[in-house]
Amino acid sequence: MQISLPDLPYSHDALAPHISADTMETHHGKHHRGYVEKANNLIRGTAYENRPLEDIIVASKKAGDTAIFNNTAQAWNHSFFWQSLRPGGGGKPQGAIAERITKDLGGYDQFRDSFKQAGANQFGSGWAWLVLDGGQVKILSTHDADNPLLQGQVPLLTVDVWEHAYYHDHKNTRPDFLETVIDNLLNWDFANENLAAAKAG
Ligand code: MN3
Repeated sequence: MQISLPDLPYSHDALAPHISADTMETHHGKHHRGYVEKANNLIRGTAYENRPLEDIIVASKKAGDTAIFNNTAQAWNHSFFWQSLRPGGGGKPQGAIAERITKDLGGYDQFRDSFKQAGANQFGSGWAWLVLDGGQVKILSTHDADNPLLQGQVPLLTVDVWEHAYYHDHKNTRPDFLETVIDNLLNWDFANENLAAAKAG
């Protein structure tokens, strides 16, 4: 099965001014496309070739197939990231995820602060995540291409904190990028869908 580059679920300029069309065109059209193409080239003719993407990610990490892991995980992480954002999103969530944030994290203000800190304090490249871990909603960050699937956690939302995600629009101010994403772009509907799917599964 070919790993595919999904279309963005909105236009390139739909997240501006928080994330510019320029950034989206490069991030999706060059970076994400590059990971997808490299991943397909690397798995072609190997035992990984016809497996589901999530299985390849976990198996290649375990086997120490670093290039395959890096490119397949980055392909998955970016697809998940585009869905974690939406025009007119951000701010306080509604529904089940709001209840879980109150119960497990102490409320929206604590979420906002902890999620921003997780992304800002991730040393070097990586990702900030909201996950479901053993029935608890948690915030964490991962390095480079690592993701919560490796720990058996269920990803609910993510934000890319690699420099290519924010440098063009926000220069070196990663905390400002995180704040603008949290306040204006997070797709809480997607988090609620992931939470409902996890409960059903
Ligand atoms: Mn990226």
